[in-house]
Amino acid sequence: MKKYETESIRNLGMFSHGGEGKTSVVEAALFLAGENTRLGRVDEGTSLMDYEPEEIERKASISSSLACFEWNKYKVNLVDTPGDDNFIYDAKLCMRVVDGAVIVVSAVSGVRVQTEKVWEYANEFAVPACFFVNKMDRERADFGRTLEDLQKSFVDKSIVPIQIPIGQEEGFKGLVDLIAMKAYVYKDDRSGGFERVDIPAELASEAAKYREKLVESSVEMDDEIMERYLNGDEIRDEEIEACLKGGIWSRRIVPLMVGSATEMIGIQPLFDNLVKYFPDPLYKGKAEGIDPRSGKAVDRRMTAGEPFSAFIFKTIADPFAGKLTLFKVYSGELHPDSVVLDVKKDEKERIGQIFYLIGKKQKPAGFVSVGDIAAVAKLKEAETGDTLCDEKSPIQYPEVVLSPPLISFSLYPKSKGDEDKLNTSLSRLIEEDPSIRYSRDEQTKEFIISGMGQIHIEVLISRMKRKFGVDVELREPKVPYKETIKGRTKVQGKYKKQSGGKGQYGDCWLELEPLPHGTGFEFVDKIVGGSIPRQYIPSVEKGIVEAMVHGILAGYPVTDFRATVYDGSYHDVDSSDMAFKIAASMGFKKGMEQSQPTLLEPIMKVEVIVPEEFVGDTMGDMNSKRGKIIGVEAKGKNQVVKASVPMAEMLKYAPDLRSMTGGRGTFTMEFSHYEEVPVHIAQKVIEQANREREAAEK
Ligand SMILES: Nc1nc2c(ncn2[C@@H]2O[C@H](COP(=O)(O)OP(=O)(O)O)[C@@H](O)[C@H]2O)c(=O)[nH]1
Ligand SMILES: [Mg+2]
Repeated sequence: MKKYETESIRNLGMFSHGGEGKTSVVEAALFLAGENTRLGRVDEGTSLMDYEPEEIERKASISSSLACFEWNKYKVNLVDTPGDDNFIYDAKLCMRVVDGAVIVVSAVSGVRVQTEKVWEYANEFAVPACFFVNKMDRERADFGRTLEDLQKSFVDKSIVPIQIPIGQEEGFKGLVDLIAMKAYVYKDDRSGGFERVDIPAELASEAAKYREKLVESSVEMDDEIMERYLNGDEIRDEEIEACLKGGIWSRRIVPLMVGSATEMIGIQPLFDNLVKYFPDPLYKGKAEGIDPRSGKAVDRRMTAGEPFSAFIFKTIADPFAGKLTLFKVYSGELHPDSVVLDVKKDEKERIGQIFYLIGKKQKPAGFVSVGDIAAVAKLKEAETGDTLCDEKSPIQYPEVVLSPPLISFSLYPKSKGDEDKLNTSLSRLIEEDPSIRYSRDEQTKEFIISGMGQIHIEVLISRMKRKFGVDVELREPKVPYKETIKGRTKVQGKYKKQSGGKGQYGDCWLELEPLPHGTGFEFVDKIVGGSIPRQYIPSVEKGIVEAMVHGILAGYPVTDFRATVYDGSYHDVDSSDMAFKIAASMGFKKGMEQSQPTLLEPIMKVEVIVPEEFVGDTMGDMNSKRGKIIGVEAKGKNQVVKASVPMAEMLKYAPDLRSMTGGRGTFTMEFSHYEEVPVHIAQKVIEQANREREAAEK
């Protein structure tokens, strides 16, 4: 691809709730830009952006894709992001590196939940934004209602149409450009071709009304022009354009455009305006980071002359080609066959060939300079969120904070070979998807994988099978119950065996008593007068420690008790470590039976963040889940319901909350403490555990 001055690069991204038409808009642009000989379609599996098998199967984006192409002599680096809440973390990572966000909303459905979320991301990273009201051709498309919905939902900025549609639904024919005050009437053949004509008479007064609003909002950006406007002076189109641009760059104005991606209407004007009004990559002048040597905040001037630095916003795992690392250059230049530093890993990485991407298609890039977005293959350690830089001038850019996972599953490899490969393939996939967490539960010995939703995990499993040939089954994670005692008892543990030769003899008296929750296990030695010889005392403790791994109720670990050994007897010849261990373990089991054995369950500290109107339902639901409400407090526009809830009731909370709040609620959850399981529930858990154990022993 030819070289472009940084001023001619535009880093843009498509963002919004799933299904609004983001990918279709990118496909239309690629077709018009001549990068695709036919129009790629999501529904037909021919999209260049949604190329992954999991995307083709679901007819939806699940992972961000990059497309670079030339538009009006500009180089556009366009990222298409997923809008499904399972994958919205990826949109957040992409928002970090773009200089313009195209928020696509359908004229049928209006503002949906993830669109609200990407608006927050744009604010968080201070990215200039615009709206594209898509699907104007669809039945029930309504421009006026959509505009109203947007203006009501996003009150912090001025949303200003710079186009209005000509007709809607089946009658949608094109648009009026409110800056040039011209109509673009499209041919009926989905070619993207249009004629630029005078505004049709029936739209004249509406166009004038919107034009007036556009001018009013624009001149507000400049005091001098504003004053002239108020004096009734003529304001030239160039002045309006300059004001509009200033308003977009300073994020006070969010312009709104219209069209239909699949009908190829409005795509050309959309991108013409994007390259014209949106900033070049250097407009912020500097990038803020941390000097890893001093830990102090530092700025890096965004110029080609500064030492190289770049931020990794995406990694694609490929078992054959190796991994692909996508990055944005914040300063300097990156050349093939050079060595750079991964600051976070403190590892040097060798740079091979550098690529531009259109979906999975790679184009050799030669070297890349400040402001550009590109990819390299086969880095060793580098992961999403890392900074690459000149080793002599290290800088670390801030990582993107992703929300914590909401749902967990346990992974069961389908065969032995799968088990061996599980760890390596999972760590490769987690490089690709930093929102996944993976751990091994010490008690249940299960591999636990956590993500944003069931679909998120299912897609990961499907990728694991496709890319690494590892087949696993997903199950609900086991709840790590524990057992304890509520009463105290004194008990004898005696092991005696005499059959020919050397016998076995161990005998100890134990006292078992409960300890407060969370204390664990205590062993006390109160042997006096040598009733058990000193060297056997550790064996007594060991016997209990080994036995308490599986409690007598349902085989769960026993905790929160004290065992005191206070008496016993021995045999000069037959006593041994082994004999005392067995004696203590027998004593412990018998003693546990006598001292009100009780089942404990993990209790989670849960915080649910929901809009006001869902607080009642959320609290009711918590109650039905045996939860205790700790409090409710305001957080911005939302309310936080704090509660402690048994883990067993929270395993499927993510989908429950989603359906209860239409996706508007989120939550965090962490382990808090163990509590006694109510008797009627304990009975079921014990029966179930014993059934499983019997089945496993067969
Ligand atoms: N009628 C109509 N359908 C559209 C338009 N844009 C996209 N679609 C359809 O809407 C669905 C979702 O589109 P897609 O581009 O995958 O949306 P994304 O999830 O935002 O990327 C697909 O079935 C598209 O064919 C449009 O302008 N008009
Ligand atoms: Mg998509």
